Amino acid sequence: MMKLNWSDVTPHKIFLDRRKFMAAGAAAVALPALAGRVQAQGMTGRPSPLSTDQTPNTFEEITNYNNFYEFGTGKEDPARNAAALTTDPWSVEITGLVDRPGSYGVEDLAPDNALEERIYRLRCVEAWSMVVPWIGVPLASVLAKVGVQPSAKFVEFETLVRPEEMVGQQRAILDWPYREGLRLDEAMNPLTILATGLYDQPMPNQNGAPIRLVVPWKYGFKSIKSIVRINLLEQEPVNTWKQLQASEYGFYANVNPQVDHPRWSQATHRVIGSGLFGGREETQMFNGYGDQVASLYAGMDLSVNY
Ligand SMILES: Nc1nc2c(c(=O)[nH]1)N[C@H]1C(S)=C(S)[C@@H](COP(=O)(O)O)O[C@H]1N2
Ligand SMILES: [Mo]
Repeated sequence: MMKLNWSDVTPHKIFLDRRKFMAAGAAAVALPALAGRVQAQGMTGRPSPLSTDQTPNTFEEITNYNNFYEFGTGKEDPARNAAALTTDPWSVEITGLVDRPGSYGVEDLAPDNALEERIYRLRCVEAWSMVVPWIGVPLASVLAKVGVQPSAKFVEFETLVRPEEMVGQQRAILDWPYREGLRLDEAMNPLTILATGLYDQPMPNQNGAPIRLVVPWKYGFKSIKSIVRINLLEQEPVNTWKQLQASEYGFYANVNPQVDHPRWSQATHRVIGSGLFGGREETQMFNGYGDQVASLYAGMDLSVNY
């Protein structure tokens, strides 16, 4: 059993410990820290009217308080361990109900001249939040490139499996690969992006290099990192957290202050970077993006489809 300190005791983690998922895991082997981090090159993205005018969190905060279980379950584990991941070369397999399936490079999907800046609120299901200045492209532009067939209704995403570089994958903490999914109309919404950078820099490894999803009106776990596969399909795919505990984590995972998590309230959240004791604020429906997305859920019971 690993030794825990208070900062390790996140809500997801408490669930995992309770289920004793780690009991049968192989002993964690410490990877030698890799030197030779690629020198960050500047990136720029056109400003977007979809950005919030709120002040972003600092680069320090955004890159040192992360959830990325492939690198460990502690908030500081990704910053400590993610430098080991090789992100170049990288390719994304696009499969299923598309006209042009195949293996695409990051540069094919998110060319420099198409990059936009999107400053978005991020609301984790664990009831904390940040504001992040992402750089990326609309997922809709990628889907247009590959040609979505009329029978496609959902998009499925998968993260890389590479336990020799992703130290958290040396144990069955989750059922790897990490998987997520969106309904096609959610995927096509202009707010939904594939991000390849933040703060005018290539995506830091701990934030999901080289390419990750960002869906700002949904709980953070939908925004899957380090994507290697995008699959278009007819049936609703099963996402990792729903598969693990469907009574707590759904497919939709829309931010909703009126639908509590079974083990905690979702009415308010802690604002990262605002001090240890202050900085709670009220959670907004759809994380404040209701004007753009509420119509996607017209007529649906959001306490059933959580
Ligand atoms: N592959 C993968 N993607 C992931 C996760 C993860 O553990 N593995 N954690 C999710 C959760 S719970 C959150 S809150 C966000 C955090 O993104 P950030 O670290 O860039 O803030 O990433 C999401 N994407
Ligand atoms: Mo999260």
